[in-house]
Amino acid sequence: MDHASDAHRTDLMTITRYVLNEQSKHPESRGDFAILLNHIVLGCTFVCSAVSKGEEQKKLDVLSNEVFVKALVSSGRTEDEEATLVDPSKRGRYCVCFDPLDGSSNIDCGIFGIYMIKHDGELTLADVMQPGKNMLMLSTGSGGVNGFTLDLPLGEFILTHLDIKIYSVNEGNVKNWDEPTAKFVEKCKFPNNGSSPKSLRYIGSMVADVHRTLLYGGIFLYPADKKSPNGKLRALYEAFPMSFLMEQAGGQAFTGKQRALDLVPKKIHERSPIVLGSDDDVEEIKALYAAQEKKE
Ligand code: AFP
Repeated sequence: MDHASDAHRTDLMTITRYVLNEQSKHPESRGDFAILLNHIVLGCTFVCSAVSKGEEQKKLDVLSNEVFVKALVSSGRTEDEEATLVDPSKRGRYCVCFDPLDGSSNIDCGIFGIYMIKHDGELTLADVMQPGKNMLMLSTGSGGVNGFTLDLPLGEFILTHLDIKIYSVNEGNVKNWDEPTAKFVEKCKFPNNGSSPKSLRYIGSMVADVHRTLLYGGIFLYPADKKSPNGKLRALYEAFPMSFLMEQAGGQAFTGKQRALDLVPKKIHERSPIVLGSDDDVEEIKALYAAQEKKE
């Protein structure tokens, strides 16, 4: 990259800046979480550099584990019940469970679960064996996912994927859609509240589309339409299981008329319209269906 554009890179949103910006919104906190995250980022940068040197896979597993244990303990914000007992004077408020190189045969990514210790003093197994819903999200406000990519020459993670908002529907059915669906999708493409348009992602496999929706948020729609007045997907073994997962993840699942899980099928292969995903997105389309019902 030429020097001129390098000079402009000082305005890049790095993960360090992002975390500190978010931290500044919570003056009441001691900043422990921001410090902890920055130590994890340091570990990631170190491991990424080792990976790029083509270190042998087995060594990498051991190396990456040591890197993160040392980074976390030196942060003074964590407890490590197995590899190292953190000196009481350096005890923090978080315990971190991690797989340093998930899928290390592909050297893909580290996965971290950060849990707030329930009480000061000794770490107990109860502090670690917490339900997933207690995990801290690296997100603020209504959740959402920001993607950062390591720029090795810069040695910083750069914000490359702003809060990704996704809608998932077979646009080939657009001429068959009912009014609420058509209006909702229109708003995804041309938002009138100044937010950026949503990205369309559609695989054509409900499991894959819903899995991505669980990971990144957004909404999946297979509504009733002129071609499929009862929707295409089967209630018992497509809509219900996916709706259950979505509700457990804090989202919603709606048929266009009612909560999907309240539907009582009359036959085994009964079909049901289904709209499921993030709470705010489903609430938005529910309001469109309610407005249409009022007009009828
Ligand atoms: P197939 O098994 O026939 O490919 O259908 C898959 C599916 O039942 C469901 O997994 C998809 O979400 C949906 O159909 C895709 O349907 P369209 O191809 O009409 O979009």
